[in-house]
Amino acid sequence: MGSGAQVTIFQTMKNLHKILFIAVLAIAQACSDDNDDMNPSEGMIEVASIAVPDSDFKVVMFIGENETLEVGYNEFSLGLYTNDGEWLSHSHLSITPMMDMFEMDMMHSAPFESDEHDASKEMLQTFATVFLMPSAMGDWTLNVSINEMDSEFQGEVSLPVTVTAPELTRLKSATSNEVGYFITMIDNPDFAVDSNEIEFTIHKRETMMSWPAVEDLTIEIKPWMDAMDHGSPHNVNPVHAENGHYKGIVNFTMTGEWTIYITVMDGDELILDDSFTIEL
Ligand SMILES: [Cu+2]
Repeated sequence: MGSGAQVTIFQTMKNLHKILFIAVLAIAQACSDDNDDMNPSEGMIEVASIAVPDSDFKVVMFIGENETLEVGYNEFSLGLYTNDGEWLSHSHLSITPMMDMFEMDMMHSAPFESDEHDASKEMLQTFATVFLMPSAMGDWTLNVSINEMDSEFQGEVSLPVTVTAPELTRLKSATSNEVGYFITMIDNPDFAVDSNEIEFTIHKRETMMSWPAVEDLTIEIKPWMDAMDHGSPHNVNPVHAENGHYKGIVNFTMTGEWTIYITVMDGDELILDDSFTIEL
């Protein structure tokens, strides 16, 4: 009885050593993952970068593979790096998009979003901008404010970006009661013959520098296959989720070209009666 218990304790001790050894290995592995092998821009491509004056830093902009910056809603990431390419995770960036329409002697900003930055997450900060026009009509920049916590560096830089017009438009504008509204359908490369989530954003122009989200509008959508003159069942009109994003369901029953007819209402007031085209 006594010796049996001793053996059990002895074996447990042996196993405990094994467990500890494995745990130490796992921690060592996790640490090396966090530091050396960590690539915060994995799966993304660099589209723009610029040196930060009076520093050894540069700001780098990334977008998803197979994406381009286009007129409409664009998500992207920004990171602060040393000129040697070391990512500075203890930095905070904030943006203001700006377009210089030099031929018209006019500057304007655009709707934009920033993530809730959490330095402990070891991720690049994510942003979004609704680019209102292509670069053919003027120069787009992101004005980036930089706060590098470790070196207590603060600075600003203007990052030039190139915005193209997509083949199928993803931005509509409308005016109602002298207020300009900007409605985007967010491109979704995963649209398929199936029930799909579909997302729109709505912002308004308060001033040339202020483009807030509009959260209290009513959207109705109707997908229609013009070539065959039929629609589809089981669609759900988008409703407001957050930050001017409206989410609904669109059901594509076959491949081909679909027209998404959309109306946007402010109470009884019609703001937009238009359509987007999706090629499936
Ligand atoms: Cu412009």
